[in-house]
Amino acid sequence: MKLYMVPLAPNPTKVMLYIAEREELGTQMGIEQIVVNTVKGRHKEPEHLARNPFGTVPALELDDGSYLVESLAIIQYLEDKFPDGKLISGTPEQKGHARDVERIVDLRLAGPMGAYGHAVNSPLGYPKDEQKAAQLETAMAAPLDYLEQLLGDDRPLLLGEQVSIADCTLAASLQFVRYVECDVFGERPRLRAWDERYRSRPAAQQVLKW
Ligand SMILES: N[C@@H](CCC(=O)N[C@@H](CS)C(=O)NCC(=O)O)C(=O)O
Repeated sequence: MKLYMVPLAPNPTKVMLYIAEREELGTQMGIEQIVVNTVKGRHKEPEHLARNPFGTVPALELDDGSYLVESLAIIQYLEDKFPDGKLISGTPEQKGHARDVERIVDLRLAGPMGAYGHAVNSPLGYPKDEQKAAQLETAMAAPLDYLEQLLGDDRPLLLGEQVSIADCTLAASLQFVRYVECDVFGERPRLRAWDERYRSRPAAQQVLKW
């Protein structure tokens, strides 16, 4: 299998963290990772559009030559493909909560975080937009407060002792925020501590470049 990706971009990074966490837990997936140079626009060229007509990364090429182009679907496929030592495991309730928190992070935080980074200090050179940044800060407050509260019982990771896909999704988005030298945590010390703790994990050290 081949994963077409680019470091820094949150959706590929989420999958890369997932693979690295699984490998740390003993599952060698043997997935070759191939960079698509999005800065040079390679993701919009015919070679990549043949893999993914939407021109985005990640894209996972399966052994039968077909592609998966949605990051969460890629993770769920890899859970099915390598069922020993899954990250989404436990009781139906535990699995439900793990999926729920991942969706909250992805759907309520990841988009605003990316847009916030561009409004404040865009690496693509977009103009600064203070009004938009303020609106995004407001939008991010509820999901950030939710996560801060979730960590209120001193759990080390978002779902407890075991790493989850929610940790991977959140860490992937925070890397971009760090790259553009923003801080979205505010007065949320547990979330800030979670970030440091997660980044000290071997999988994170291997994948995160910023
Ligand atoms: N829903 C897709 C979104 C993929 C996506 O938007 N990827 C971004 C990088 S994080 C991308 O390729 N952006 C380039 C573009 O949209 O032109 C997923 O979860 O994989």
